[in-house]
Amino acid sequence: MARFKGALIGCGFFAVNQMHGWRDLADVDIVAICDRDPERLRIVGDDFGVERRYQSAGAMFADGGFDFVDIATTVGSHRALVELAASHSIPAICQKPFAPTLEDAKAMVAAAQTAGIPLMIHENFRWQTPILAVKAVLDSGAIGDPFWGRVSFRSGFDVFSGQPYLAKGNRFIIEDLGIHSLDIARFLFGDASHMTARTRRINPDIAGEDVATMLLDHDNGITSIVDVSYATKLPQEPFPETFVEIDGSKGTLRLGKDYKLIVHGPDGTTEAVVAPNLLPWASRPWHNIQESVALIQKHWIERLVTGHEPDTSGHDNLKTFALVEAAYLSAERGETIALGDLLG
Ligand code: NAD
Ligand code: 89V
Repeated sequence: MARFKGALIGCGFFAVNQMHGWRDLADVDIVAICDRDPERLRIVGDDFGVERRYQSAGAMFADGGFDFVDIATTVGSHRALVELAASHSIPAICQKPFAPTLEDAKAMVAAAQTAGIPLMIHENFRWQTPILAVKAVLDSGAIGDPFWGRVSFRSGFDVFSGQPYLAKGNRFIIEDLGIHSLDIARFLFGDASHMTARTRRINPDIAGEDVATMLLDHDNGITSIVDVSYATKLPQEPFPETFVEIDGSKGTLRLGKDYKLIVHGPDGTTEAVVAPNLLPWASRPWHNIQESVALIQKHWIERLVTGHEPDTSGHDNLKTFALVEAAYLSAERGETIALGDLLG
């Protein structure tokens, strides 16, 4: 019998990956699902053999019988659902973006803390195999102390056909995609103190910005650039690859197209392909993201067992989310934003 019973709210486009990830974990059984859309509920319930199906999260929590909840809805419902989980003392995972505003995100962290439950944000990009490979090189000291970095995601991929809501919000690429890239920058280079950003909207058919260039001052003296674009038409579409460049005191690291990692240091130059695994249920080009879903869910269960805080806990992710807020503020005002002013 599975050691952990879970429930999932939001049976949409991305939740299918999460359901596959849970099915692969021997210790986990998803015993209940919820979606206000009966058709999405039917499809996911039938595909994954889940009997208990709810159109109301309140009714699902009232019936109980699960050890954690995985919230896979879009951002507008995140705060209410995390607070609902906290009111039932049920540990919760919440998809990114954390919340509509930083104030909402802080309230969610406070609710989880008061209830004494773990809260993890499903910030999976730092769990991608190529990003973990970059981190391992940094930690090995092979390029010495990093002083400059770049995290870059530039694509012309049509994300709107799978996720039509992305075309409608006043905020687009920083809130949806840049949030991952900013979290990778924190993961590799540490927390940041200041943010300077510029944004553009190139695609006339969407409401929000689809290009952003961000400059981060990190607490340890590293300067990084995080640049994201969905308006970049390349001869070979790299979606959804993140490219990374790092200069260190002893050498350099470059993660480029097709997951090619080049490390140059005092001992010479090495080239390796750090490609993600293609899980049996995954499909290209999404397999990089899909594998990271499985890895972050495994991490959640490991931390439930040990009782230690997940790496992308609500508390940790406030610092990534504050970078998102700071980037929008900086672009709007044309000023550099101090993160301390937002986080308090
Ligand atoms: P979606 O619109 O396809 O699915 C969301 C589902 O949630 C819908 O079926 C909707 O009916 C349901 N829902 C919304 N509010 C609800 C509520 N209060 N109670 C019950 N059901 C509710 O959206 P999606 O593309 O699957 O995105 C969901 C979330 O996942 C978003 O926050 C998005 O940013 C995130 N996402 C993350 C990644 C990643 O790599 N981490 C990738 C894609 C999407
Ligand atoms: O990861 C995400 O949140 C997705 C995508 C990679 C398509 O931007 O929305």
